[in-house]
Amino acid sequence: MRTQVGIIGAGPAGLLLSRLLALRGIDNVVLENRSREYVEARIRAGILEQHTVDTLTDAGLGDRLHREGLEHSGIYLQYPGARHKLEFPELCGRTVWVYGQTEVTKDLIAAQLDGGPPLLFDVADVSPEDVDSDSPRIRFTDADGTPQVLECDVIAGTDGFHGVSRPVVTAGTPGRTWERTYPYAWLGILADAAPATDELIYAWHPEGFALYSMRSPKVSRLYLQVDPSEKIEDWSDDRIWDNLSRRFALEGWDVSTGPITERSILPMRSFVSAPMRRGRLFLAGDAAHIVPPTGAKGLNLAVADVTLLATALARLLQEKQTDLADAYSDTALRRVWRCTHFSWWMTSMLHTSGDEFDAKLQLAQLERVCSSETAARELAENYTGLPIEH
Ligand code: RFL
Ligand code: PHB
Repeated sequence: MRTQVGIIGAGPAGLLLSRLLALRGIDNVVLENRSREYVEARIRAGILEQHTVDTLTDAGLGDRLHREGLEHSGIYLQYPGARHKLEFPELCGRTVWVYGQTEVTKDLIAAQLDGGPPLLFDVADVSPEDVDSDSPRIRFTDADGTPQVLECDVIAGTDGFHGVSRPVVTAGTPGRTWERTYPYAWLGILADAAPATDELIYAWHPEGFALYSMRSPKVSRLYLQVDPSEKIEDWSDDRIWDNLSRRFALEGWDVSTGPITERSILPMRSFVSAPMRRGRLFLAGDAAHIVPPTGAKGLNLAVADVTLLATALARLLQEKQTDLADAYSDTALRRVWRCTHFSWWMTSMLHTSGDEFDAKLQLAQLERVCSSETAARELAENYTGLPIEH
């Protein structure tokens, strides 16, 4: 088998890259080690920045997004005694959209299987080779158990945090990684309950952070800060709803409850690996960086990376110019670090540690964001997403 770009991983980064390259006339093949059902069912991100919506729309993937997605003009910040709305259009002229990552993934897979580049599920033993040469290859075993070789001009490592691509890059470049693990985790639930709020609520509470999000007018997505050692089996429905109702408490208002259809505990981590390239192997999305979800940035960063990468690869493969490919890692990492800072800042402002001095600092910061237009604008610009630099 031969193609121009071999793409490892069919998450949002790999699937969108495939689409953007195909629209520019560049052949590619996507290899995914899980099944289609598994990839389509993974519950993850929910918030799309304006540039992500624009990129998906321009790529012909906006129909269902515009029909079923919910445009949101702000968020609430809550702390005891206050629930304050930040109005994004007034602060920065942009909005965000609630549209689940599962839905983005389904739209991308449907478009791909409808005459798009090959997308192979259930492959195994994926291994990028000879990435320092101009003709790298990917060895893998296909779904029938037959060993295969995919000869490529370029390989894109979009295989997420636990993939095989990043170790190949770090083994052959004088780069480095940075990592911070946080002393808390999120317990996330999906519930068949109409959201009791028009906008997402980010709530600081002495017992820990809580986030009220949603997936549709009938489905709520809620998160609670918990200790990373907590076991999901120890969280009954009643315990979850009691905690949510205490942390979001506001006079005359209640969380709306309903059957819980999914629950899990997620660790929180910041991680950056640089450079995002070795020879003809380019990393994008979670393969190169992870942010804690408090800033709603992970999926959006993956989209920003592949937007840059598609342009750089088109220039490399069609015009034989290496400038954008050579600049890719540095250009992408500037946005990665901005989002890493914003995600760390939101996380640090909202999660409680039990330390009373820290709590006072957090409340002082929250009051500042809720009373100063300058401070609120800084949050709004970052949350809705800064423009993609080329
Ligand atoms: P993905 O989605 O992990 O996809 C990688 C794909 O590669 C496959 N793979 C392999 N395939 C072949 N061979 C191998 N050896 C392979 N190893 C792995 C995997 O099966 C998978 O299909 O990475 P990608 O595409 O870079 O996308 C990144 C996003 O998924 C991630 O950043 C976001 O979900 C993060 N995130 C959020 N981001 C936002 O922008 N807004 C949010 O509101 C938001 N909320 C969240 C989140 C992540 C969460 N979790 C579960 C960590 C909320 C949560 C709870
Ligand atoms: C979500 O809806 O899953 C979500 C929303 C905002 C975040 C993180 C997750 O900051």
